[in-house]
Amino acid sequence: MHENLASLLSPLPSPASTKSYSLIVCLSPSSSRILLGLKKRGFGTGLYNSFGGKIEQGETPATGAARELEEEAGVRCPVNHMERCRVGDLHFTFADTNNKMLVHLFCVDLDSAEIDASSINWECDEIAPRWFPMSEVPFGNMFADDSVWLPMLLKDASARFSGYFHFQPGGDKVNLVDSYFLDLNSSPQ
Ligand code: 8OG
Repeated sequence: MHENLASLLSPLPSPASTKSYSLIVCLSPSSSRILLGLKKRGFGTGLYNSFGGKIEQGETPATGAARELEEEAGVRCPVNHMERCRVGDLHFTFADTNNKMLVHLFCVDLDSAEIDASSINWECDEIAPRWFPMSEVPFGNMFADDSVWLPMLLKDASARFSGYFHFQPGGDKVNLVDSYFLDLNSSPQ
């Protein structure tokens, strides 16, 4: 085949797109537990994760986080309180796509008087909430990056950081981090 024709037929690299998400770590310091959700569908099915999802158009990270937390876990957190629970951000890149994910990370204290965790939604069709003792977090059944940053929050919920994780190729079937960097001096944007 003529060289020019071959280059025309070869797929163009797709433009990089960054999607924004929220992720809300839910702790109960009084009982030394963390509330995690077993993903029942979509990206990460079968893994435990904190709660969150895509930030919709017109939402701020905190309004998106408050909405997702209520939808997925039945936990109500006022937006102005959520804003104060900002921990930092996680940046995910992938070896085999140009997609980038920016995850706005929050950490809420479910014992706090400002949060209503009295009606946890145990029957959510997207994610099934479950308590774990902080000493028994199922890291082997979670996204690989959690093993890096979540222990910091379990030890000190006031930790602030940015994390950069580059995942190995294989799409959403592969949950292996190729390389990462944690910036412990950054404060939430
Ligand atoms: O709407 P959807 O369920 O697809 O949103 C994905 C949620 O999962 C969102 O809260 C961000 C979070 N999430 C990823 N990738 C990773 C990851 O590698 N680690 C952690 N802890 N959370 C992730 O999409």
